[in-house]
Amino acid sequence: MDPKLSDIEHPATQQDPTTPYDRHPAGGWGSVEGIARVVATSQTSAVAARILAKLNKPGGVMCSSCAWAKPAGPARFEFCENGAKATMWELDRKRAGADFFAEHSLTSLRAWHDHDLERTGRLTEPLRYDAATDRYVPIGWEEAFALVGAELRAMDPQEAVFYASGHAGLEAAYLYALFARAMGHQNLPQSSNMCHETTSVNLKTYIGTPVGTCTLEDFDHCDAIFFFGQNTGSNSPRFLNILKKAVQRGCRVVTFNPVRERGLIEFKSPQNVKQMTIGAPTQISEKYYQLRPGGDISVLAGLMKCVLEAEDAAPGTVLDHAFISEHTEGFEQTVEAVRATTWAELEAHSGLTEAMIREAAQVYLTAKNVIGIYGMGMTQHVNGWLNLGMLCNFLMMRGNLGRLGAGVSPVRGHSNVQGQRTVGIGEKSAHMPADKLRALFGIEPPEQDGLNAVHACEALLEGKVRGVISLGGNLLRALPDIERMEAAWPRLRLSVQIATKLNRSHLVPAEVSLILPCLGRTDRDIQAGGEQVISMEDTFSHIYGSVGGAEPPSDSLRSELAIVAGLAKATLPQNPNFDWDGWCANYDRVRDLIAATFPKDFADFNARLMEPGGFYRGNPARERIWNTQSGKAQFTPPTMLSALGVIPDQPDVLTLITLRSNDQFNTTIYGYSDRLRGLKGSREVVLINRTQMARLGLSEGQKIDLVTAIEPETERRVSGFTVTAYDLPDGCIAGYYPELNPLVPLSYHEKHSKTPAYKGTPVRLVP
Ligand SMILES: Nc1nc2c(c(=O)[nH]1)N[C@H]1C(S)=C(S)[C@@H](COP(=O)(O)OP(=O)(O)OC[C@H]3O[C@@H](n4cnc5c(=O)[nH]c(N)nc54)[C@H](O)[C@@H]3O)O[C@H]1N2
Ligand SMILES: Nc1nc2c(c(=O)[nH]1)N[C@H]1C(S)=C(S)[C@@H](COP(=O)(O)OP(=O)(O)OC[C@H]3O[C@@H](n4cnc5c(=O)[nH]c(N)nc54)[C@H](O)[C@@H]3O)O[C@H]1N2
Ligand SMILES: [Mo]
Repeated sequence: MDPKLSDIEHPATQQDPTTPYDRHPAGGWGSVEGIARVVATSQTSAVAARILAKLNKPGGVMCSSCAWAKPAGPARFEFCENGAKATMWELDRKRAGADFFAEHSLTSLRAWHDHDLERTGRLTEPLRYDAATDRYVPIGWEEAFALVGAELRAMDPQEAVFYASGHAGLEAAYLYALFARAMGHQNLPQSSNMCHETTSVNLKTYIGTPVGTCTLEDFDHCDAIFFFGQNTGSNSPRFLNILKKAVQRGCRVVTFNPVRERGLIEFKSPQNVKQMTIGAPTQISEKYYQLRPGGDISVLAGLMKCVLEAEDAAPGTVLDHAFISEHTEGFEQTVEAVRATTWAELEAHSGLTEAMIREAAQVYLTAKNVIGIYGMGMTQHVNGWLNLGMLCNFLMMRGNLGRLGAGVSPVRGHSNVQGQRTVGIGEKSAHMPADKLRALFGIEPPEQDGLNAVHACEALLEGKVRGVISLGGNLLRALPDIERMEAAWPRLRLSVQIATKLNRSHLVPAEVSLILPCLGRTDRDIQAGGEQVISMEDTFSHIYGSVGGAEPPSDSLRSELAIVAGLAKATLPQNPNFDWDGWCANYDRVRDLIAATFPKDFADFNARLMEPGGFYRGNPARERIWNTQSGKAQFTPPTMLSALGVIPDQPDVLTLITLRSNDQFNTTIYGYSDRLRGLKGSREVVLINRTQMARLGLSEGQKIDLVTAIEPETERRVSGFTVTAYDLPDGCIAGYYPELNPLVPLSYHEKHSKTPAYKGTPVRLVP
């Protein structure tokens, strides 16, 4: 690999000119090779080709790899490298059946890497843990449901937790949320609690909506896009095509990210034969600033200072006074707090110079319509709430909210994470209207708030949780503090894992443990009423039907909806309003229930299900209707200048950010390459810049431990990580999720939403 930096010039701080970089742009041939590698191990290529050809298109499968939009006019191939990988990973030829589990004890499987566990292939039949042999053994579906039902009935409902990874469709999610409430609890943590919960809770208080205000259309009309902590090239690559188009029509892109993420630097579209063969890649970010983790508040304060200065110089021409006075509250206090900050402190917290921030501000000031994009780099911090508050402030100063071409746009992760929340997965009564539950089902839903992910973990550690059901996901890898969680897990009475593939969370048994294998999204779903469609909601609040196309890997799989219904039927008392079998037979009937429960969002759901581009459920903030307490959009004064909870003041304490590679989907590890960052071979690495490496007396390739530098009474340590030189700002290091999750304390989370601070944990490196 060429040890030189990419020859493209960037105004970013280039602390480390010897960083190994993949000189190839995002997209390009590398992504095609990545797809080919996964295709080689998947089902017969004819089936795969058929499914991929219709991926993200009306009548096809909606990709499970991210929540990006499925446009009404799709490209010839409306999928990316990761979408193809996720699809192929599910269309796996291999099977993890009863024979596999007869061969391997759980003790032996716990030594396997995440990658190797999922590589065993699709799960094929329901399994029950047998403690005497330390193995999973087959169990019939009816017996499994009866067993779980008896266990749940024997519990106080408050002792049960129903987790959902944001993957299952709206129909299964709705029944799951109904099941919990009919049982008498709202302990419905979801993957978003580790992800965009910062958005759900805080955007709601600022602008009255828990979701972003943009739609795809805005990207045709924006003049500038500001990126904060979202890695498009790895995590939502189809967005790159949209960005490319925007840049080519003159839209300017400015990025703030501690890591120089390839996809935001330049991009070759794998859709574009000419560009793939002879064309030059499109440069994406005109300006790329490697700020310090947690530095966004200071950057935004600096940008706001520049806007105020421009307004002072030409009063009445820069701020959108009409918008501010008619639509917002708190402007004066916020301006006062911004003016009170000094450039010296903003530079110290952001790691950028005043000149850099001034340069970025010029882009903002010359753009009429601006979109603010953000991801985990903003949400997974203790003061993530203020990150979002500052981004809204920045946009609102010039009225960049609720008008075409402008807005705030969180990029969601799991393909239906937002939709599951829309249909009732959530710990609060407000997530599923009680009056509707009374009217439709004659049940009295619980009033007491339930448990979100962090609360559920705390309760589990205290022994207050006795049963966990997981509708997808891999909690014992994805959570913070996973070693403490794993140690507590065997004290559970019941653990039920509804899954497609084997993962670590299946290997830590409770007294009663089951794996219930389900159909994946690519699988054809045939029920008594014929072939079924499921649906999901994207990051722009559009809702689509998804139709599986592959033969299921085994005859004994059930759909997620059928499994939820089976469990509910075996647990809940008879109720003539609960037609679990009828709902299973025809998912249209579940969509009718969703429409009846959430009429504003889902009127005529069945009729609109297959609309190309999805149907839009609307967003009041986009119409400048503010469902906040005050009825206005809220400015938020910067009461602190870093999003980090602990700002390291000892020289040996560094801020750890945990990253994803393009060769993983969360805890699913496809392989050991991080092509876009020019890294491969191992995930047990700690990335650090050469200056810091020298300062700490470390050398490249050295093996070290990492130890968390807060709550010293509980040691959190990982061992045997390889020191690797990488272009990062001073004072921070990076490594991979989930390998580094033992280091993140459960207590270290965003203030209002409890989203774990996975991007800002203080650690020490111990040789
Ligand atoms: N291939 C692939 N696609 C995925 C996923 C996957 O694992 N693999 N996961 C899916 C899911 S569930 C989600 S939520 C999304 C996640 O997608 P993203 O929101 O992009 O999340 P991350 O990759 O965790 O981190 C985003 C970026 O934040 C930067 N960052 C870290 N700290 C800071 C900071 O303090 N400030 C700023 N400005 N930037 C910072 C990191 O360098 C990184 O580039 O992707 C989804 N798509
Ligand atoms: N350190 C650190 N930790 C993090 C993050 C981070 O950035 N840093 N990110 C956080 C984020 S953003 C998220 S969203 C969470 C993710 O946390 P989770 O959603 O809990 O984890 P996943 O890795 O997405 O779950 C993978 C498993 O889902 C199952 N699965 C796959 N497809 C299906 C299906 O169709 N149906 C069912 N029932 N099961 C299926 C498979 O068994 C697979 O092993 O992790 C969080 N954890
Ligand atoms: Mo996520």
